[in-house]
Amino acid sequence: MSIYSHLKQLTAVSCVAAALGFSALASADTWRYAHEEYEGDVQDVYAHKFKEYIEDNSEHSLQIYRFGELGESDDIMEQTQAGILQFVNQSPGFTGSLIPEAQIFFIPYLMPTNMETVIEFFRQSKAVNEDFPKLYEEQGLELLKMYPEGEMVMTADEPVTEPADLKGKKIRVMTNPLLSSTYEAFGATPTPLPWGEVYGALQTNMLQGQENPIFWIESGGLYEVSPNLIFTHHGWFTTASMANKDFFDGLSKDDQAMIRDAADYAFNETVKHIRGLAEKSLEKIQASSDDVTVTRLTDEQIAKFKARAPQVEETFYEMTGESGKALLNQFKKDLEAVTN
Ligand code: 6CS
Repeated sequence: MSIYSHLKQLTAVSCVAAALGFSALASADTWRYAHEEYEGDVQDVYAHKFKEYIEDNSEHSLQIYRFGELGESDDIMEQTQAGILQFVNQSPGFTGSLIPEAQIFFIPYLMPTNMETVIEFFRQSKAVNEDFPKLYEEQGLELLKMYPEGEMVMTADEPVTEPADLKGKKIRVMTNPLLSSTYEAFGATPTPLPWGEVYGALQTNMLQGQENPIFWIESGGLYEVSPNLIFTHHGWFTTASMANKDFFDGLSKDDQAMIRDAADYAFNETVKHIRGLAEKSLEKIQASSDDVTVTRLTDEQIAKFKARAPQVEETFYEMTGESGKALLNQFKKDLEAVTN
């Protein structure tokens, strides 16, 4: 058949499609993607880079919903599992209640402190890139990427230098049991809460502290109500982007590959964004408040917190059994591979 007659046939098909009320671009879908943060925050940067790639490389488009537009983190996860959303970015801090092994990121002092090492770990880790996808799959989710947002920094109503200083302080944690164990081990009274309730609870002194990466302490204005920043170096805020698995499985192989490429692109762009972000955010915080104090724990002070880590690792084993043990072994091997 000549190209001309082929084109004519295609036009005829389009006319029939139009007559039946289908768009000639029937395969151009608008997908919905929700995340947990505000405009310009790390998850928002990732989401917009993901969108940019999809829209530049396919007929599809992406509608992004930020924190609060569709509810809390647990709400957007439920909507994704129900197929109302096609994509969601949810942090292990919340997913830990659904997938206990995701709590691995809350074993204190497991992750290195150097950002480049951490990034390399996320790129290369078998535990992250091969083992976790299987665990997410069991919950009807296609894991696309896990990525770091920034090092965790504690904030409190007064400076803290040792576990004894946390006695009697209610410290807000994300809603996973292992993070509560970490703060219990650190000597505090852990208080799990969804994000939306944190600022108000700190303001009214229902809480005396919390932990988050510096960019979030700045963008969420947490330093206004919890002005003493403590660099404990105990872990990284990690997050994850994923798709509803039935939706993903129903896509063409080309679209699936395009989405994986979009996730790679978004990861690389997000990594560029987080380099230097903590330093810039701290400068902004210090420029806007005279009440802020910064305590950087010495190695000796860190040792006192670190000494509490093994009991949290034990709790992780109790919560996850054989599966958690195998994952943690692999995780440690992967860490060794990038730190040596
Ligand atoms: O602390 C929280 O709940 C929030 N922190 C960050 C950095 N991102 C989203 C999350 O909900």
